[in-house]
Amino acid sequence: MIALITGITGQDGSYLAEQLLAKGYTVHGTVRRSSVINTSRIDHLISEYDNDKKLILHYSDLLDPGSVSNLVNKIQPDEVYNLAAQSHVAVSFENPIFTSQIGTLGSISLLEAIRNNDKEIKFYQASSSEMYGGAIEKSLNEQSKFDPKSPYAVSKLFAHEITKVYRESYDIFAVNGLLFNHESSRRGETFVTRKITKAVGRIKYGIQNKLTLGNLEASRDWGFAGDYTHAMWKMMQYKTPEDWVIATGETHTVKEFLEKAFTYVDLDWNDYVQSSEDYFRPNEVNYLLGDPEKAKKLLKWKPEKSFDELVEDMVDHDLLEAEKELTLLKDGLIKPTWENPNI
Ligand code: NAP
Ligand code: F7E
Repeated sequence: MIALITGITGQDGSYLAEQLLAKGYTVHGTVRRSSVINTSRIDHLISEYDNDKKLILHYSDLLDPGSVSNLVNKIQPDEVYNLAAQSHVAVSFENPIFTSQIGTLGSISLLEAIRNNDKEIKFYQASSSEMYGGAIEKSLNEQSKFDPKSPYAVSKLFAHEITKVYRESYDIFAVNGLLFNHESSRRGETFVTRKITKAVGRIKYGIQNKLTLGNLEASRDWGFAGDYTHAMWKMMQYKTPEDWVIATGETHTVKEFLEKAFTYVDLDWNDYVQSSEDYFRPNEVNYLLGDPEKAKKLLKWKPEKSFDELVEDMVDHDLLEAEKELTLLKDGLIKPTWENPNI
């Protein structure tokens, strides 16, 4: 089996690549050209699989439709996983056009390339719980109404709907994974969970002394990223292409996450955390809770890692990172950067 993963350098791309390679797939991934090499999440896979040509990376940007269609034609994949996105909701308010272009141009370029190909190629679109908007405090499933509140969510909604259009119009095996928040030690450092666990590690080692966040009352259904990428693969193996909600069915506030993470290292978050308007979004999604019953029943999928285990794993990882950072600081190999006020 041959898979193409756009966004392989991201959190989900790295877990999905790991899982597909372990199943014997040949995995192709797209990498954006940047001034520094940004493959840190998949470096362990490159060293293990690159020599056998089981993992092959290609320079491609979703904003370049020619590069996308050339790639699909060249690789002739069995499965395409479209994970690439500007995935930060707050940043999407600052870069709305860029965020929208990736969501819209990226998905439709891939779908067009698949439609114009003789081979039957399956397509996965990374849809998001952000599309629901979180106005009502109730559990959300595949039938719930969308009410996007950010440029990010609107661009995801376009990709979601165009995926359905190609499925219905051209009989393409195109699925939407409506994934609720999923986290890990590989999560980007500016998402709230990782921002917290990284700060916990640094505060414990005396490298940082405060943490500034935004809305502490926001509530999210947080799961483990590795469980969710496993669900992506399961959707692609199901007999028909459909839309699937992937969530834990539990929601927690940012405050609860703080409480769990700080208490785990015997600290009181109230001593370190402040809330600033600077981190509030122009339009907030206050509450998200998913209902993954369909995936549980038909895909036989369930989340394996609990909320407590997720928080503890992330804190454990960031304690080790902080310990390494402290050693480098003591040896004078790096300079102290306290808290970055912009993230
Ligand atoms: P992530 O860590 O931010 O990774 C995003 C990936 O997209 C990175 O590999 C990034 O490359 C790539 N990318 C960004 N712009 C691109 C462009 N113009 N052309 C090609 N590649 C580009 O996101 P994630 O958490 O893994 O999420 C994976 C997907 O699921 C995203 O589409 C996200 O919106 C969606 N999603 C995520 C969650 C969640 O909770 N994690 C929930 C629902 C949906 P660089 O490494 O070069 O930046
Ligand atoms: O925010 C609040 C913030 O940025 C979670 C992406 O993967 O999941 C993610 O989007 C909540 C929000 O994730 C800070 O206001 C408080 O209510 O970690 P986040 P997100 O916006 O839910 C969805 C499903 C995706 O699809 C996205 O790609 O936490 N919050 N204080 C903060 N958030 C951040 N980032 N930073 C703060 O200081």
